[in-house]
Amino acid sequence: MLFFAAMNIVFQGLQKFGFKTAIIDDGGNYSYSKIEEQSNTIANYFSSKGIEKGDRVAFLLAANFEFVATLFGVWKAGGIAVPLCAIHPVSELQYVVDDSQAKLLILGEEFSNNVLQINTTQSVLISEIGHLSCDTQHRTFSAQDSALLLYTSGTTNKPKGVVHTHESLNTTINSLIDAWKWSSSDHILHVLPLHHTHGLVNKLLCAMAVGATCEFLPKFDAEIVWNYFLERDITLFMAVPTIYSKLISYWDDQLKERQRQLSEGCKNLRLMVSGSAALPVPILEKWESISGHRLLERYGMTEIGMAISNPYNGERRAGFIGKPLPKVSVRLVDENNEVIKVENEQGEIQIKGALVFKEYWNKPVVTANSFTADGWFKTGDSAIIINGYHKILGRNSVDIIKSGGYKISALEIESKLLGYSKIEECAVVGIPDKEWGEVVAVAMVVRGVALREPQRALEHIQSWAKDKMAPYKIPRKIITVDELPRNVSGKIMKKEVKKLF
Ligand code: MLC
Ligand code: AMP
Repeated sequence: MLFFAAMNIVFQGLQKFGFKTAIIDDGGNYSYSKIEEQSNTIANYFSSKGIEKGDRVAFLLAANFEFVATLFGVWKAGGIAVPLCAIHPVSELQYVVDDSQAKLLILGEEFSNNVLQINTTQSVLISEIGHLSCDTQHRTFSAQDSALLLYTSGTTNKPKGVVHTHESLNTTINSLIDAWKWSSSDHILHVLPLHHTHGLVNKLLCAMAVGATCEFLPKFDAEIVWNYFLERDITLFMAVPTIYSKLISYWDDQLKERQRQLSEGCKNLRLMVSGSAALPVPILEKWESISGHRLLERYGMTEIGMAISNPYNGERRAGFIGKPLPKVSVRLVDENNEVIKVENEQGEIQIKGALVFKEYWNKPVVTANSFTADGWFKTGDSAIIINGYHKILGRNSVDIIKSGGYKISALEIESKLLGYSKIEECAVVGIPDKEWGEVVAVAMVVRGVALREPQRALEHIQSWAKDKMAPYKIPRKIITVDELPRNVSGKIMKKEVKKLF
């Protein structure tokens, strides 16, 4: 007997859509029933391993059926899912496993080497989870129980675990299903990582909730994506602006006839969405000219799910993120935390509603500081409203970088770089970039002569950093300076550092 069914809209999907295809991956097609069956097996295994309500289960799996079955298995066992990033080096994975105090770590075959390298209480290969009988009674949970721990970088040095409940996840899922008219006839092509809101909630879980088909590519590849638009019955695509930029570059490189065919292929889709970073107007316009789709830009954050969106029907305004989604309260406040009541005045976006996360894992003070006294979540993003539509103007902190849709903490990279003996001091900043939005750049004061020549320094540091940070955090631009620009109180002036590049 399963008590959790009514609690979470995506569980209802598993039972309701039976033999309809839920997932397509490079191993084949899997129905909703297959997910139900496999996640029961996995949940039983978790229970046999002592997983109890609220325990964290971390998993490092490729984007495929096993990932989906494991996610549901964790929930059915009453646990909190901690999806890990497939491209993080062992040191960063270890941090998440330790910080989340994961009781169990599940690994896909392709990550089996990590078994030896990550220290955990218990770890197991997904293929070793056998077929236990399915009569174990799964745990009950309420909407307010924690469901998911997603790690996000911020103004602090190390990433923080963002705790979402079943209710906060459901709120975003329900709201997007309505706003973007999801239905069981949708077929979404999935090319994003599954340890972030965009790939996990907006794409995978919305699809599972409505009985749609979610087709995973093992990795983003512009040519393969274009061919899928052309050859398969994809109806929905969602991506970060960098991906649209890469798709445009591919299209530009093709001969006229192939370009015409590719553009024609986009007619099968009903909606294309962009988010996770500012969509440059030239990308929106060029994409519209080649695909016929005006991208729907929306705004979200790990802590809040999706809050503001351009409309499905109606004006999708270039350079704007749109209007608050239903059931989300949005306000702008000035630096004195006074609410801005008129248009055309810049302020911080603050959010309230059932979609907002519960807490930062094990960080009560940081959690408290991220809310106002009257319970609004402070996003740190600055915006303005013009003719009813919100426009993002930037972030309050220069220490947060967005590259390829990934959020990166400058402070985290600085502290890692200082572990390199030849670097005496450094300042990391994000430099605007046409393709990546921003790229990571570092100005540094070095010891000795080995790193004085910039190209040599770049090669050295990139190779040194490979096993210490994810590829998207590795500096792409480096300069060496005799001293970093500082103000009278000795603080590094990041705006001046940016000007050096
Ligand atoms: C990789 N490379 C980079 C880079 N990342 N260079 C500069 N800046 C970066 N950020 C380099 C690699 O080292 C490699 O170089 C080359 O680019 C190709 O690497 P890759 O890993 O193969 O890149 P690719 O697969 O094309 O990745 C691009 C991408 C990926 C856009 C698909 O970055 C991605 O999946 N981004 C999405 C992140 C995301 O999901 N964010 C959502 C967060 S949730 P070389 O020299 O080796 O060839 C959120 C809330 C919300 O934000 O609102 O949604
Ligand atoms: P993350 O913490 O990775 O979830 O990233 C959330 C951040 O991405 C937000 O706080 C914004 O700074 C940024 N973001 C998301 N969507 C948009 C958008 N459409 N335009 C500009 N910035 C965005």
